[in-house]
Amino acid sequence: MAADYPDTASGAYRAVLQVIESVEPRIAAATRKELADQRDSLKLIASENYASLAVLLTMGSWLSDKYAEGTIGHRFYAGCQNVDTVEAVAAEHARELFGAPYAYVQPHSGIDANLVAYWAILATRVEAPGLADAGVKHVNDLSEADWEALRHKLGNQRLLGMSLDAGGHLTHGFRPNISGKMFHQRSYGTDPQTGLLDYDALAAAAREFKPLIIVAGYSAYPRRINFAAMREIADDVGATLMVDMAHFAGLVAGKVFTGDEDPVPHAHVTTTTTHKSLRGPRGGLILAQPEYADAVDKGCPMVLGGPLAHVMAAKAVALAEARQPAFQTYAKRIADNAKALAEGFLSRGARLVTGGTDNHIVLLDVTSFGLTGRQAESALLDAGVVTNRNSIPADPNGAWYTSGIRFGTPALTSRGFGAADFDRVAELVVDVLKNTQPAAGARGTSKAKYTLADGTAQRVRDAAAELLAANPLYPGLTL
Ligand code: DSN
Repeated sequence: MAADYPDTASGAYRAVLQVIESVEPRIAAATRKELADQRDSLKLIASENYASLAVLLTMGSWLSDKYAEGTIGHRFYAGCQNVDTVEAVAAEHARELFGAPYAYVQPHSGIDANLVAYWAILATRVEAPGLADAGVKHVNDLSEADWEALRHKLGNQRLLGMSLDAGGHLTHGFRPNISGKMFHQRSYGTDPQTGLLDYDALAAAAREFKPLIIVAGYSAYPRRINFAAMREIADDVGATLMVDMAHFAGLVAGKVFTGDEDPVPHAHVTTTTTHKSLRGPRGGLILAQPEYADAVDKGCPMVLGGPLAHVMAAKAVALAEARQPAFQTYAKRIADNAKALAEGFLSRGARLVTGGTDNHIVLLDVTSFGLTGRQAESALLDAGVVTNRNSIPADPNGAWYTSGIRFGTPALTSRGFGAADFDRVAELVVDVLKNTQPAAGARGTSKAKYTLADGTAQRVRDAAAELLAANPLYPGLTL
């Protein structure tokens, strides 16, 4: 982790908490408690991390007070010169870090980033139907009456994304999400035998479906993707390749994913969050090839509200950190640690989706322990192990109870955990799951209830406490 200035930060946080306490003590108490809880638990949620104190402190400023809708140098409010600087610095770091010709750092979240990207692709690619005579060329130029025609027309655009149970994200065309409503959607999955992405099947689906957009990227797929192959498939059918690298942006930034595994040179548009493996503040950003830049730049006010200048400032700080050589070491350790965790599970007889990992995610099939994901997630939490339940391909327990537990290594790697620590984590997880029994519910077998054998939670908490003490969170930070 980058230098964290613990003495200065301790003083700053003491002052901050004192101020908050004088106004609303319950918020000060919850803030203190959250630090204690995060320090005391094994955080294995694949999408979470611990930002540096520099990133966290950057968010607590009066930059938050400024409205700045629009783009750099072209705002709908006066007095945006400092926000312009902040946004320009953050975008410069993003372009340099990822080698992208264009970066847009305003999205407030990954979902916002994806919505901006979808709209930008429509605005760039779709000519307004039958409106050329009226001088209307693109969707951004439509009148109210034209919108009516467009809504009809938009229904005819097609999106091909990874299915949720194969590891895709709900914004990749999941029916209840707006991405599944703006577009005719179809999903691609993984090979039922290996659990791996089947590029030939995907190419065949693309040829048959002829999508406007192919979305690559995932929230729960424990393997790397060949983005050069993805681009070939997209080019073959004239589709725009959009990559959502929210989960693995840190592995791209840290040069673990290079060449065909680096999405940025291959995708037309790349979206990401900034708070997962990238270890920045909560937010999103978009990288794009030049032909999409103008449309992406209209993200605010087309899709987004006013940019959060304090968060863009923190993105700039996090991106500057990610450009340091130490971040490459960190990113490599994320992947090495995931392998150690996977090996730890496999050597103890657990079943993993795809049989292992080569990114930061390990997806454990808990049916091998006779449990649902919901039961396993709750039992692990009782023992201080924080994870999330997750669907597995063709999940017999559906999207609510699920059959999987998703593990991720970015957060504990930030604390300093190494391969031996992750092997011990696997041992502790298996200890909990082996000592968890599904319980009968009122109407037969419950998919939520369970019993944990006496003594298990405390035994695992004690062992975890030793690992956590050896790898402290924000060492030197005292409140
Ligand atoms: N919530 C994120 C995750 O956990 O992967 C995706 O949006």
